[in-house]
Amino acid sequence: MKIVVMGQGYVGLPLAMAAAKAGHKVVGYEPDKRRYDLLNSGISYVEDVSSDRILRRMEEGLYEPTTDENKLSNFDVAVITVPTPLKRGMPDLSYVSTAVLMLADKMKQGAVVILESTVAPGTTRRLVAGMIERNTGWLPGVHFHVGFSPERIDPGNQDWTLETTPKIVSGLTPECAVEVFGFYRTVLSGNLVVAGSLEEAELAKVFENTFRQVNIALVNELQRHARQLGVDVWNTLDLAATKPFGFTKFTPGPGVGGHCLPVDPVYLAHQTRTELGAPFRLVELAQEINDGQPGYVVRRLQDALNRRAVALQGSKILALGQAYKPDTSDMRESPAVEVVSLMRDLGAAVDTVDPFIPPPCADNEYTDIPVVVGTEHLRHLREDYHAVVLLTPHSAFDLQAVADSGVYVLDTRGVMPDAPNVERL
Ligand code: SAJ
Repeated sequence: MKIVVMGQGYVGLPLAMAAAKAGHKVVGYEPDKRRYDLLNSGISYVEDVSSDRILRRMEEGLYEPTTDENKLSNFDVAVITVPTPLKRGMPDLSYVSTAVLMLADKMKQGAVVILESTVAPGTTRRLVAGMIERNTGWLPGVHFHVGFSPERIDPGNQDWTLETTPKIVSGLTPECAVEVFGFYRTVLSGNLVVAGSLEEAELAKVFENTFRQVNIALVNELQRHARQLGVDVWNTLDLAATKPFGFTKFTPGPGVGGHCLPVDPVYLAHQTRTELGAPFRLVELAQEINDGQPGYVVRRLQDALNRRAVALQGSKILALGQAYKPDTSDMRESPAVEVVSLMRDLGAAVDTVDPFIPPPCADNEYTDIPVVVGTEHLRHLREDYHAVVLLTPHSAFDLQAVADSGVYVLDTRGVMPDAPNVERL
């Protein structure tokens, strides 16, 4: 079939590759000129897609990146994989509506439009089906089909990939669900789970990440109280994690970054407030606790320096890691970045090292040549810095060498080797 994938990011590009591999003719719409130029010369900027895969599919005539919306006409299936970020703390659906309008203008009767971006329940019905109906006069479920299938891409995860992760699929009507299921069946080998409605699928996805956000806030608050009680929270969590059922381990940290966790729960909390006039209290509280972590980390560092009669003002600090999670170059909403800027606001001289992000830290570019932090460089840490704060434990960091240097280390991830100069959050 002719497939259109709207947005060629970490969700859209892998899906486009999988659809092309299944033998469909795929048009990957990418409005960002820089990204389009890379794709057009067969260069991947997505960690899970190799450049030669793009080249091969293009040579087979099964994949064509484009910025030209005229290339979108007469598709059989279109999948929308555009961002649904926050703008001033509120859901921003402008990328979705732009994509829907573009498709409505080009689609033929019988076409299937599937949204994969994370949205609050009811959005697909209102924004995708409703907007196409208004622009074409066609009846959703009759003249065209609408579906929702949440993305579960975890960049860099080798165990759970697009092919192996179970995928929820849903349709506006049973006939739509059949069409959506039929499409993914030709593309994915993993198991497909048919939801009873668009809204159940939308809510399931938002809840998956809300579950994480709330549990991370729980251990972040636990950590603060455990420390005051003089109990090691890291050992406590290891003990609790020996329970083989009914427990999922989360660990404290410098905050919650990424494009999922800080965002998805806000879609839910915003909806209950605006549509029901009721706050989703656990989500709002979790947000508040997690957002407070960077400031907490800086206060812990100030206490540590104070014990050494060193003011943060004028001190020399080394921050290890700026990405929001290990072994990726992604800095979106990264708490590590916030910790550094808070320390700089207080007058500390902070050097940052991140093997995935060449200085000055490029904004979310993936560089496939990580610069390993040389062990000899780490040996002089004690002379060069008053403290080191470990924010993102990239595997390239030689943490033993950092501990052996004798410099004071605040380990916000509980991953450093034990040493008298190492303190865990
Ligand atoms: N974090 C903690 N403590 C934890 C777990 C995470 O502080 O116990 C922090 C991380 O440092 C990071 C943020 O939370 O800053 C998010 O971490 P994450 O492990 O949730 O990773 P993400 O943001 O890449 O989440 C993605 C999500 N995938 C999708 O939305 C498709 C999430 O649903 C996955 O469960 C998660 O990957 C995963 O398991 O890796």
